[in-house]
Amino acid sequence: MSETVTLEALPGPIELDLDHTALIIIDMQRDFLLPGGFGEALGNDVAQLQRVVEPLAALLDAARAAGMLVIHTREGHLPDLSDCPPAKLHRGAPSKRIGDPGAFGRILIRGEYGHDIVDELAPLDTEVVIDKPGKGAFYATELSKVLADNQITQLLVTGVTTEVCVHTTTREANDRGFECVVVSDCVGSYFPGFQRVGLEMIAAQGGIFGWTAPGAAIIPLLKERAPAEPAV
Ligand code: TIU
Repeated sequence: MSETVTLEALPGPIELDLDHTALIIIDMQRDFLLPGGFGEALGNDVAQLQRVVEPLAALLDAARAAGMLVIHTREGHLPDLSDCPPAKLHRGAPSKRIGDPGAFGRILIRGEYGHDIVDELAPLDTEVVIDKPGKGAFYATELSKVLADNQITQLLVTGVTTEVCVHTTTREANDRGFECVVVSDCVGSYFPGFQRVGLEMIAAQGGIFGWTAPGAAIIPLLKERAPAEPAV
């Protein structure tokens, strides 16, 4: 049994086993975050999501330094849209649907510039990138296998948006037996009300499907674990 560290979280402290914890970064894609992109074209305030980039970059740095498994996800579809159910494809305003031309290429299509992750959080070659057709990261992906292969039991969940893909993935993970800490300043919603209530919903009822904690509570625990810088 590996050693655990205590994270102060809501609804109460959680013992984290950092040897069996992964950082998952949900859908920090240009289509959702950049001005002029799909998210903004739908009338959303992308500044609400951009606030997440800086604290998440700090958490990502600390996770990398601690040697933690890092998993990035991207929501999107094959160019022929064969993996996009009609119920999803026909949603939203005409000309702003999945597969339509957008400011950064075809909207939410794999291989397009807008589908990829923002530069500040670009995955390293050694990190896992999961392409997912749904809101949840487990549906129709290899995520379960990646987590099993790496003996992961706990997840630090980050990314966008809080009430959609972060919630769906956290609920999926909770049902599969993972303990999830949703990092409160490293998740974002276009809607401030959804951000607040979305976080409250996770930790309510004694942590009905997870815990919440800010990055500032997690980073020091990761730094304690990181190998010391060699003396010069
Ligand atoms: N990643 C994710 O949350 N996808 C969405 O579609 N989110 C919205 O809030 N629309």
